[in-house]
Amino acid sequence: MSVELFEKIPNNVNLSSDKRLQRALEQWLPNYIAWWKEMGPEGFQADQVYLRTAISVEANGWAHFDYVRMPEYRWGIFLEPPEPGRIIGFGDHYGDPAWQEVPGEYRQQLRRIIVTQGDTEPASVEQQRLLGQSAPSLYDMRNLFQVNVEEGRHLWAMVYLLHSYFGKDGREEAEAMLERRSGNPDKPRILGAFNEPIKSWLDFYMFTMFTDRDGKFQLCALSESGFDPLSRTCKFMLTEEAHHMFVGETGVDRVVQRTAELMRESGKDDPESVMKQGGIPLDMIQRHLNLWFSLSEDLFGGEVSSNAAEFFAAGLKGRYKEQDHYEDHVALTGTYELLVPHADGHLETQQVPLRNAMNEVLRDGYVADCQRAVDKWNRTLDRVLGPRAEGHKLRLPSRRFHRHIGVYGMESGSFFDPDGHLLSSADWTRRRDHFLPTERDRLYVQALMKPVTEPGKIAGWVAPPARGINGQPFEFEYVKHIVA
Ligand code: BYC
Ligand code: FE
Ligand code: FE
Repeated sequence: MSVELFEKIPNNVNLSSDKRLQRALEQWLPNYIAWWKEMGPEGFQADQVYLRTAISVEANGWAHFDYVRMPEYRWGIFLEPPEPGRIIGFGDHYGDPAWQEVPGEYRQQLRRIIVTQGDTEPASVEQQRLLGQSAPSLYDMRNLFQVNVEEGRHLWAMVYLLHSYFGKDGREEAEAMLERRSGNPDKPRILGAFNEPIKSWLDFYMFTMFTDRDGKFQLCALSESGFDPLSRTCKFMLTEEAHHMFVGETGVDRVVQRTAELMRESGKDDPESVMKQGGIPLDMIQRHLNLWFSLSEDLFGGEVSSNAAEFFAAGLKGRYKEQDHYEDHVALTGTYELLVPHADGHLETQQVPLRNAMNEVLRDGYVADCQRAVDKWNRTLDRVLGPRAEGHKLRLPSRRFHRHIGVYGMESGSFFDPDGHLLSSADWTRRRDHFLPTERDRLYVQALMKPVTEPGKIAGWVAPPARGINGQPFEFEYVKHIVA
């Protein structure tokens, strides 16, 4: 596949051969830029930022690093090369040739999946748009902007599919992507977590850890899709996604490390002492973890879902690593054992037909991946605190805790503590502040968020990273601020 890098829209889809499509996307471009200038990182649009830009899909050499002003970033359209003879890998059409065009009977569903995926990308940029102003270091600020421009590129990826394969309504959906606004009650983003405020860098690290990780699992499921262009675009998005999760996982780890260092230095373990030294106490970190993990779990949809069953049956959305992890790709037999709360409070096992449980199957992989990261953070506590780490470990809450979607959803009147035990609504209200960030937590963390913009310097509540970006040292001037 040849790469057209110097076109108005860089791409490897031979855009110049389809003049209508090219014109339509070139018309969307200025609207996108206007959106970026309005809703992208506020206060840094004129700065030179050390960013990576996708320039091909080769495993070695797909990324180019250089200084660039964000509005001039080269957002492009890159799909993995087609796999000759690819077949549909699951569902009712298992074994048929993969679709190169949208199958008429699944048009609606496919459009909806692509719109839902696309909508999250600009949403996250909107949620993060003020964070640059309180970055703990230039390294972190650059990582934030890197994540932001790549989420912008992910929007391009979905808009390309809408424009090329969905005609007039695809173009309308692409416009609507630039009109909805995260958190706006009149025109909110589609999924819950993407309307939640990201107020601090602790929220940002938790979001890139937990919410971008939903992105990884959803993109993996969509990269199995029988609709080949969707599969190929998601595969390349996953290459970029790895860095977003790195930012989150190491970000939380660095906060945990710093807190543990303060506990070690002072010889005191209580939250008040950590706060006196300007750190973020572990219980506060735990409450933020509880919040973002539970909000992100909701993004997988209901445990029992006819939508999920239809997406699987149609061959639109598979399981995580469908080809490597499973033998039966049709999934018409078999059940999933689900614990369902009953009116009298106890949990009962329900056998759910496997296809209807596909959201839960995907969530299982997600929860295991999150647990792996929490274990890693706990090893950091061990390393810094030694035996004193006992009693201070972080924990992933039960998947029943603080849910808004599905059988454990609070709207249906069931409340659970982080251990997964049922609570009365009165107990929930009374104990909520032990589980989730309080107003006091938010004010405290917010007050810590003072920008540090001198190269090589870092805020006192987070440890520096183990290494810099692209072989550069931590002291590198990752963002050159232009004073207006
Ligand atoms: N919030 O059948 P159900 C990323 C709705 S993140 C609000 O259980 P389904 C990124 C649902 O629409 C990855 N509403 O759900 C990360 C349905 O509505 P209808 C994003 C919700 O359809 C960080 C009803 O409830 N990609 O890339 O099986 C930064 C019943 O739902 C929510 C995708 O999501 C919610 N959380 O599953 C940047 C992939 N959950 O039908 C980017 C595409 C459910 O009653 N999306 N509802 O009107 C999908 O595959 C599915 O839409 C979902 C929902 C998995 C999200
Ligand atoms: Fe993304
Ligand atoms: Fe991401």
